[in-house]
Amino acid sequence: MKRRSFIEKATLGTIGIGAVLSCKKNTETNENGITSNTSTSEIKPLIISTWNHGLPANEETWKQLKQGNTTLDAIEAGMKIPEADPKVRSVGYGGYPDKEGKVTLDACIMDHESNCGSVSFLQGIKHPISIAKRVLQNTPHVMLSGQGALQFALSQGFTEENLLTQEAEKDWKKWLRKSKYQPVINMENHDTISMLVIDKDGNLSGGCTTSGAAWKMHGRVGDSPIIGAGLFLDNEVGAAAATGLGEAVIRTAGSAMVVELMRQGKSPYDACREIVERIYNKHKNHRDMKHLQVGFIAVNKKGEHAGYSLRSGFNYAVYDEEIGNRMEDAPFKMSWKK
Ligand code: SD4
Repeated sequence: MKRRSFIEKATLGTIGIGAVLSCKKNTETNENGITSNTSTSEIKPLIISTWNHGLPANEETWKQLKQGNTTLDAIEAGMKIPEADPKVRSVGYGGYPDKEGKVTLDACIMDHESNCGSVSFLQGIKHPISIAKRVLQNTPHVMLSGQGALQFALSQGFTEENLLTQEAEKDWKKWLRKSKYQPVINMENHDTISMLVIDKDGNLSGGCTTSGAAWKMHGRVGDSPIIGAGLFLDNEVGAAAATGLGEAVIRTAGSAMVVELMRQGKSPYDACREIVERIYNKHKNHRDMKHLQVGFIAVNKKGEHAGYSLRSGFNYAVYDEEIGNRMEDAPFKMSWKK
């Protein structure tokens, strides 16, 4: 990418697009003819989600919010769409399996009061986001894992099913022929969905759901179900979420750090960029560097939003009242060739 267009993109990212709280001036005249001006804040809902499958997810979440459903229900409904789509190879049903051919899923959800629910290493349940939501609502805990998460899902009325589609199995068998373990996060495998929402009351919530890195070791858990890594929000400040190689995001407490930088006054763009730079600096001599991709999305309380990634190709879906649902390309540090 030429320097000039990069700067243009970077500037766009800085601006963030679309304020949630805009001031509306009201002029009122009382019975004595005295005119007064008052300002009221208008809250504008906003949804941002990683990658192209963020579009249908945003669409559903927006619809649910408009229907007056709770924000958590709306996030769950939106994220269930890529989870159920067999063509999305990094989320839910149809997601690529681990090196043993097992589809294992991670998800989390968080609300404006810092209530969190999370599941990791969950197998056989098509909608891990729904189980994460129930962990939040129906247990005293934040995270359930593996067999315990499955037991809980069954106790909540969910049913076990085979999530390995024929297509995903075919690709796994092809990979097995080479049989060389290498976690792959690249242009073909980058589909974790992370969603951040500002609702009609100006409150922040978010969620993540993924089948994680393809061909990972059995039992591997990524950043997506870890509050502070794959997702973090503080309703007084802002929200952030990650995509990419979870190990790198966990090592740097990525999403929590993005939120903390926003607390210190950084814009969502500057906060995302600083943490990507930090991840780069910590990994430039690391074995993961060759395949390393990480990206963040962030939104602050004013409704400014941004995305930023280490390498090219990251985009995110944005839904607001003014423009509707669309994709925005995230600025990045470097291209894949480097
Ligand atoms: C993980 N962060 O499990 C996830 C994978 C991902 O885009 O985001 N891919 O490491």
